[in-house]
Order: sequence, then C-alpha cells, then structure tokens
Amino acid sequence: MAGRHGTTRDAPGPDGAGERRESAASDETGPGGGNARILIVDDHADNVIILRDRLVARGYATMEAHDGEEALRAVGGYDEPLPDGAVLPDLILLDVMLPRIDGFEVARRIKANRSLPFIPIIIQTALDTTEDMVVGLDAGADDYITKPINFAELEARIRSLLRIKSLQEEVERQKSELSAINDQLVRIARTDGLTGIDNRRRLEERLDETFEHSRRLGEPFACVMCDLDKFKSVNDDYGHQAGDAVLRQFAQLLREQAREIDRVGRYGGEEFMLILPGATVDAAVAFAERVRKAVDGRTFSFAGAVIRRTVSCGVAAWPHPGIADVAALVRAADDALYAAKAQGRNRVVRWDVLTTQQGGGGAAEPMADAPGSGRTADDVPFDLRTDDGEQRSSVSSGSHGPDRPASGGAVGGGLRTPGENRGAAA
Ligand code: GH3
Ligand code: MG
Ligand code: MG
Repeated sequence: MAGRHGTTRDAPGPDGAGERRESAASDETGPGGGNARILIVDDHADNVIILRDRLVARGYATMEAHDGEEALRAVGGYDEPLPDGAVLPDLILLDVMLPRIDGFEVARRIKANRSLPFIPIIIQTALDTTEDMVVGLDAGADDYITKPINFAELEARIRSLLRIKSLQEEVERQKSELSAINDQLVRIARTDGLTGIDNRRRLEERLDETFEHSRRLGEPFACVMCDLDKFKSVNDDYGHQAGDAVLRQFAQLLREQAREIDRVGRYGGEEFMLILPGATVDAAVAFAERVRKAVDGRTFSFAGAVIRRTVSCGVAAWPHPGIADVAALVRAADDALYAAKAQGRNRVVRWDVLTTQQGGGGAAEPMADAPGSGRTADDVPFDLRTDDGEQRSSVSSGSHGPDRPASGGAVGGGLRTPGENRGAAA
C-alpha cells in the first residue's frame, strides 16, 4: 500500500508548480495506474489531498497545482522551458473555479500549445452546472466529472483517456518512423547505388533547379559530361567487380575535384555528369581539364591489379544562343563528349567551339578556347555519320541510346552539326 512516505518532490516550480508525489510502489504497475502522472489542479487543499491519496493508492504518480498559473507552469504553459528534470503530466484533473486563471482558460491554453503532446484534461464541475461542462468541453477538455466525485467513475474515465493517449502516442511514433523511412527512400531514389553520388534522376532535378536559378539571377552555369575511355576492356580483362571498383574510384576523384556547390552524378554506365553553377564555359573547360589530367596521372587499384585509364569530357555552358533549355545543354555537352571520343579520347572538347567551327548552333561569335583544353573539332577530322559499323562502334560512347531518337538521315560524311542527333552512331 502506497503511503506518504513515498512522497517525492520533483523540480518544484516557484510556487510549488510541478510538485510531484509518487507512490512508494510507483515503479510497479498499480491496480490501474501504471506509472501515469496525474496533475491535480484544485485551490482547495482538502480536495487535493483526497484525490492525491486515492490516486496514489491506485498506483498513479501525482503532481499538484493550486491555481491556474501553477497549472500552466507545470506544462511549460508560459512558453518557458520546463524546469530541469521536470516531467509533463500524462493527464490533468482540472477544477474550474481557480484563482487568477480559471480552469477553462487553462484548458484553452494547454490545448492551444502545439509543442505539447496530447495531455488529456478532465474538468471537475459542480453537479448543478452542466453549463460548465459544455464550456469546459468547448475549451478543449477531453472529459468531465461532476462533484462530489465518485472515485470509481473518475478512475474509469482516467483509464479510458490514458488508453486514448497511449494510442495517440503509438500513432505519433509510427508517423515519425514512416517519415524517417520516407526520407531514406527519397535518399535512395536519388542516389547511385554503386558510387553513392547523385543518380541520373537527381541530376535531372538539379539541372532544372540550377537552370531556373541561373535564369533568375542571370548567372552562367556549365555542364560537363565525362566518360571513361575504353572502359569495357576493364570488365573484359579483369571482371565486372574490377570495373565497379574503377567506377567508385572515379566518382571519388570527381567529388574531390568538385567545389562544394557543384553537383557530381552518375548519368549512366561509365558516364558521369558535373553541374557547375556559376561557371562560364572557360571555367568549366579548365575544371574538366583538371579532371582529365588527374585521371591520366593516377592509377586505379582493385584486388589483384593496378591499371591506368583515361577520360574524355564534353563541356557546354549557358548562356549560349544555341542553348534554349536544359535538354539542349545536356545534348550539347554530350555532343562535345562524343566529339572528344571521335578525336581520339583523353581530351576535353567544348561544344561552343564545335558550333562556331561548323557555323551551326547559333553561336554569335567564336569563343576563346581555354588554355589546356587546346583541342577543337578540326584537330582531328571525324565523321560521326558514317555507315561503317566498325568505325561507329569505335567512336560510340555507348550509353546514349534511349534518350536519343535515331536520325533517319544518317548518311554521308562530314561533320554533324553539334546538337543534332547522333543517329546511327548511338
Ligand atoms: P569508350 O572509350 O568509347 O567510352 O569505350 P567504352 O568501352 O568505355 O564504352 P562502351 O560504351 O563500349 O562500354 C561501356 C562499358 O561500361 C560496358 C559496360 O559493361 C560497362 N559498364 C556500364 N555500367 C557498369 C557498371 O555499373 N559496372 C561495371 N563494372 N561496368 C559497367
Ligand atoms: Mg567509355
Ligand atoms: Mg559510355
């Protein structure tokens, strides 16, 4: 049997708010109470004592408040942080007639405080004033009990509300679990599983965001497509796992080379894309050239072997008169990449120079080539529209198929206009 000996005081507020009493057996499950904490709010000390003793005897822990302000303070109701070590009540037994702030107002303020969890409130009303009951329920109370209080009835109401509270908490728990799972799914849906960098879907979102942002601010931005050269031979010679290791190491290299604001993603296969916000074509070419050199100057290692690889890059940037939208920008970078492959690989090609050299793409003036890139379309004449299957496969970078409808007119020689479909070469 619990008694006054078990009384403890937890973090009493300035006026005794939050005063808390617990039964000696409070950590055992009582006849109905478990460890639920009930805040008794009543200005009559006798009422408080009667309720407290009976609740404690039934295994509940109790807290007390003697007016409306104390009651609010016990739940941090004045936007004050709860005193250290203080705990919120699980349920409030609220008298209506209280000094300073009446019970209705207390209920209203507690229910209006969105930072609080669900705390059931039972108002105590005099038997002859059902009007109080209506006002109390309208104020947000969850139930009411008439005085003089029938303790069995009070206990039944407390149990019922605590059941609702625990269901509510379970719902909240499941909601936050679902939201965490959802966040994780969103992350997975945007990430390339092999390399941990953005996947194509995410890159496309980023492209749209960056394009929108650049257009609003009138800032340039660039897109670099990188494709590992002769990557298929890594798989053929060393196995698929070796190929995977090279892809991971290449992704890591790109991450290291990129600035904080750049986006690095895997566009597909052994083809990677970099989105460089604020970068002019010159800056992007310099960046791509750094990447190219870094790859050229390093080795890739995996179980049992160390190999060297090179990379080809295509660069395009907005604004450019020939680039009206994101799709045109990506196509331009891809075309430049394709030209880099055709010119012999291990090089960086800028699309705007291809364009001006062919008088296509709407470039107003030839743009200066960046130091270090140094290679343009006329370094090596190439024919992207040859019907010769041999040559096609030697210049194709392979993974461009699905989003590039085949051009029916892929006949004859000469340079394809950049931005135009690569056609049969894909
Ligand atoms: P090029 O210089 O023209 O780009 O030649 P390439 O061999 O790199 O290009 P190709 O398109 O012929 O081959 C690409 C290869 O990339 C074929 C494919 O098996 C391999 N590949 C694509 N995705 C993965 C991957 O996730 N892991 C591994 N290990 N290989 C991949
Ligand atoms: Mg390749
Ligand atoms: Mg490829």
